Amino acid sequence: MMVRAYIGLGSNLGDSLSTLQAALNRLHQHANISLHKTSSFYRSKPVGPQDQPDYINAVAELETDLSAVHLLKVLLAVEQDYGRVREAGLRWGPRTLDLDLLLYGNETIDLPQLRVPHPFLTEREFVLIPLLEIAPDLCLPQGERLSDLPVATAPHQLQKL
Ligand code: ROI
Repeated sequence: MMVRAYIGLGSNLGDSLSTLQAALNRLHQHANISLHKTSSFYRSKPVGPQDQPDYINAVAELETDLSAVHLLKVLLAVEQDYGRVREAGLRWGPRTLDLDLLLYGNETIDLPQLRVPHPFLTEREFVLIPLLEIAPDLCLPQGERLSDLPVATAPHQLQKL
């Protein structure tokens, strides 16, 4: 069974644009993943600690027959390949590549290593704005339309590249 999933991509170290493009290529080449749509790339100010470079963010829609947990493992492996070091104690710091599983079909998942929908999905314009670009009618598993969320309707700070 194929499931439609959405992932968020972010980077603020190194050549961020090339890194995001390479990560998308890697996912595209995966035998169990077909990449359907990718948003534009957006530049945004860091949310959280401000003493780090601006981010480049994007969102992608894919179809996969992998389980959510297996898909997460693939995302973590791609992060590793692009030099991401998840440092203990350093939360919300700069990163060469961050891949988040945002939505997986209509599922709600609450595991220690994986929460879907992504807990900050509804609050972060660097996720919501690119997501609405490629899926304007998207709804959360509970039925709420993303385009009705306050962040989606407020003026935003993202710069489309
Ligand atoms: N801020 C922006 N603009 N983009 C991100 O991808 C991002 N990722 C994060 C934190 C540090 C919360 N801030 C971010 O993990």
